[in-house]
Amino acid sequence: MLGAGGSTSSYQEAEETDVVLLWGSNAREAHPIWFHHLLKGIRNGTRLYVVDPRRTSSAQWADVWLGLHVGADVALANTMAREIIHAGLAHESFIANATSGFDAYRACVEPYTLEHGAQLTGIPAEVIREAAHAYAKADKAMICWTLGITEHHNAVDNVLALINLALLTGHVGRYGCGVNPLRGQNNVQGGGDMGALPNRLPGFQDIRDDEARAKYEARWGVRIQPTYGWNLTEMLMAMDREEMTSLLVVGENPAQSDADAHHVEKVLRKLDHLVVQEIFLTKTAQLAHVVLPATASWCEAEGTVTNSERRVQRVRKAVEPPEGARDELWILSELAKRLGHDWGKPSAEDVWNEVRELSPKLFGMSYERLEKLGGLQWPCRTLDDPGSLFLHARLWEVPAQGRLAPFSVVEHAGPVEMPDADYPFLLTTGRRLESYNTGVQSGGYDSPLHRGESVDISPEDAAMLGVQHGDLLTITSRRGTVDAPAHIDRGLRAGVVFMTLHFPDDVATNLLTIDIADPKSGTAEFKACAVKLEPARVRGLARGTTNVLATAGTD
Ligand SMILES: Nc1nc2c(c(=O)[nH]1)N[C@H]1C(S)=C(S)[C@@H](COP(=O)(O)OP(=O)(O)OC[C@H]3O[C@@H](n4cnc5c(=O)[nH]c(N)nc54)[C@H](O)[C@@H]3O)O[C@H]1N2
Ligand SMILES: Nc1nc2c(c(=O)[nH]1)N[C@H]1C(S)=C(S)[C@@H](COP(=O)(O)OP(=O)(O)OC[C@H]3O[C@@H](n4cnc5c(=O)[nH]c(N)nc54)[C@H](O)[C@@H]3O)O[C@H]1N2
Ligand SMILES: [Mo]
Repeated sequence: MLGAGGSTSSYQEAEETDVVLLWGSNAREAHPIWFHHLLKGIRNGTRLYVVDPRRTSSAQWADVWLGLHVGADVALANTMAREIIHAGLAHESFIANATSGFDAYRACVEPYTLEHGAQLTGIPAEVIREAAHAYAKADKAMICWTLGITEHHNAVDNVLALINLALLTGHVGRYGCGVNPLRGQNNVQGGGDMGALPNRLPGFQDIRDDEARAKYEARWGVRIQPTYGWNLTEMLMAMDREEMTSLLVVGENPAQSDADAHHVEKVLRKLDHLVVQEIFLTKTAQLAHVVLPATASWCEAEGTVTNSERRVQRVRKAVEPPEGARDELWILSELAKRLGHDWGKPSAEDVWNEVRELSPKLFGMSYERLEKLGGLQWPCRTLDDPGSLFLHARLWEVPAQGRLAPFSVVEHAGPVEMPDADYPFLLTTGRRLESYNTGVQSGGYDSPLHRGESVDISPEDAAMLGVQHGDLLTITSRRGTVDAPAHIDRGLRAGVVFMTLHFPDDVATNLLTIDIADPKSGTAEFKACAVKLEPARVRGLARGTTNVLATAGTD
């Protein structure tokens, strides 16, 4: 909508803004660095609104927790928008100067009255009204979101609904304002910026852009197809159709991280040739025909990473890799050689310089400057450009420069699989502070830090089912079944249960999840599927679940 794939704000702005809507994000546990900046803001008087079906540890820092139904985010955003318009709080001059499509948007949100919104979201009308007024009236306000928004079948619509709110109130393109997808890992932003996407060249340049493609074709001496490739979910479908028969996986554990794991394993087994480049022998690596185990991990190699505020920073080799381990760049160069391309022996800096030369918005970021200045934020076009603290100031010039920002018409559409008589609970999945993704890197079965897997359940549901804290339950969806001990969580609303992806060897949560994906983003609906709960037939705790009893009542 705005013309750049990245957060518009900087971390320091979270310290100085007036209002933050933290939407579908448990940043205290999953983005602790950014949350640390936010906490400084809270000390300076920032009002925090947390939108999450669970009263998370992030929500405990909030002025207001908006505990909505899973998948009701468009309904909430549209209701807030209607309230802002009717209360005369829309930023009329910004809308006129910098945006397009307002009339259609206004018509779309009109049916979302406070009463209707309260019904769709489960949040009291008065609370929605207060949040809408606080956001619209603030001089500086930002929206930050993560997977509670993006891991849904209508993920893109969710994001558009939030950006609509920022356009409606003029809360973008100024210091302290912005729309910010917090990135999941230290280099998710960098991965996209480097073109590790099916539709982009390095520098986030569109692969269909003839001029951009011509630059790379000339430099690389190859022809680049002007067509979009497959994203992850499309690849899995193509493997299932046996249209895609060979796969190289670098630093990912899809056998355990993708939705509907039974199905993922089935399609990975169909491949003629699966190569996995890893630092551990993961479940995915165990399915591979070839494992390239000699990869040197991040502290053993040179390079750059780009964080959520678009800041490119250098990473350095801090320790020698284990005996025989090889740099990723060396492995890729050797693969290229066997495919008939001699890349020579490029250093990480050589690669970075090529990226800079072909990506105008990164050109100003030489290794020397990155080193001296502690990183730089893109766009950074020349060797004396200080980089960009925030994006889209162009929208405030009169007339606005560049393309106008379009409002989007988006409608509420709840989860694909809603609870019913057979599967009466809604399972949403996510993270806990002390564990990391599929657990490969955090492991932790023998560490007292890890509480292990549990199925978190509200006190009301536990009472209804006669379940005590620590009782082993069998959780079943239409796709699979797992056992996990119950963890009674006062932060959960009746009807919703929560699990993580952290202990898949013992509790493979992704056997339960649904592999319906947003057709626009390709991301699966990890955040919603229907399950039933029963007392487990087998007594005794699974490995990795042993700490749950010790945490009774600590939520
Ligand atoms: N400690 C730790 N930190 C991590 C990770 C980790 O594994 N461990 N993983 C990293 C990665 S890869 C990522 S992508 C990030 C993810 O960071 P987050 O997105 O913050 O993490 P999640 O816990 O997956 O989901 C966030 C919240 O979405 C809420 N949610 C579920 N459904 C809905 C809904 O319909 N609407 C709304 N508004 N909210 C909903 C959940 O209750 C949950 O609290 O964390 C990163 N940081
Ligand atoms: N149910 C459910 N499922 C989810 C999610 C959810 O919220 N709920 N979240 C989804 C999200 S946001 C994400 S990001 C995915 C995460 O899914 P994955 O990325 O598949 O999970 P990780 O455990 O982070 O796996 C990363 C792998 O990279 C390897 N690795 C680490 N460093 C290096 C290196 O330097 N080189 C190489 N070659 N390998 C390395 C590690 O050993 C590890 O095996 O899970 C997704 N799945
Ligand atoms: Mo992620």
